[in-house]
Amino acid sequence: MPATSNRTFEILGVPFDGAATLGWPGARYAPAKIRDALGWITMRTEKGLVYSLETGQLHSAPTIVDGGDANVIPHDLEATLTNTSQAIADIIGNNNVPIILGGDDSTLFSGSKGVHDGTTGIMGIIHFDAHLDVMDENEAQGAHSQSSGMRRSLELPRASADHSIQIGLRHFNFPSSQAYVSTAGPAQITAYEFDALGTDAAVAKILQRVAGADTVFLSFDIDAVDPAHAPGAGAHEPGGLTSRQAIDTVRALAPHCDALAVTEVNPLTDHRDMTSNLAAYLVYYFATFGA
Ligand SMILES: [Mn+2]
Repeated sequence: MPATSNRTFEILGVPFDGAATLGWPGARYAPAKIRDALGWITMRTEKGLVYSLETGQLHSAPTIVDGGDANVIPHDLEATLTNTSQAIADIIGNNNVPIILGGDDSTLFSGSKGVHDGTTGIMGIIHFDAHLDVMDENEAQGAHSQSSGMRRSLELPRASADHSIQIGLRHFNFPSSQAYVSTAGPAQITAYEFDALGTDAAVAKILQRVAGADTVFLSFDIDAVDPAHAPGAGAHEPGGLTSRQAIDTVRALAPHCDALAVTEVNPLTDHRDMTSNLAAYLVYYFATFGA
C-alpha cells in the first residue's frame, strides 16, 4: 500500500543572484530551470501514484503546489531578503512546507529567517555546502552575501548552533572562520568524513545533532556536490559529495525537516541542465519521502 500523503509542499522561487559577490552570477535563472526539470519527473504520476524504482513500490505522488516567485528587487538585497523571508513565513502560516529554489546563497539566510519567523521554538539548520558561509562582514561583500548566510542565520534569536550541522565542507578558508566555528559554530561533517562514514552513518549523525530542535531547516547549496556531478554551481570545489550520496541523504532526512532550500544552482555554468536536474531530484525525493 502506498503511504498516505499528509504534507503539502509549496515551491517558492528566488530568482536573485545580486549577492553572488564572489562566485559566478547566474543563479537568478535557476528557479525556472529547476521547475522545467521537475516537470519531467512529475509527468510520470498516474492516478495520484508514482512508482519508485528504488523502493520497488508505488508511492502517493507528493502534493507540490507552486507559489510562484518571491518579490525579488534586483537592485536591493535587503528588500529581497525581507520579501523572501516574509513569503516563506506566509507559506508556513498556511500550513504548507516551503521548498525554496534559489537564487544565490543569500537565500540561506532569507530561508532561515522565514522558517524562524513562521515557527516557534528552537530552530536547527542542516546546511549542505562546500563552504562555511560564516563570513561576518567585509568591504566587498557587506553583512549579507552568499558567504555569510550561516553566520546571519545562527544570529536569529531561536536558531541553535547546538542543533545545527554543516555537511560537505572542503577546500581552505580564513583562520578567522576557524575561530568562529570552533567557539560558536555548528557541528560539521566534511566531505572526506562523509565519504568515510558512508551515507547511513552520516544521516544518523545529522539526525542526532538536530534531535531536540522544534523546527529543522534543510538548506542545500548545490556546491556541496562535486562539480563532476553538479557543474552548474556558483563555485567549483573538487572533492564533493556524489549525486548518489546527495539524493540518498536528502531522502533520509526529509521526514525530519520542515523546509528545504536548494541554492546556488547556476544555469549559466551548467552542462545540459544536469545540475538543475539534480536539484529537481532533490526536491522530488524530499517531497515524496518526506510526505
Ligand atoms: Mn557554497
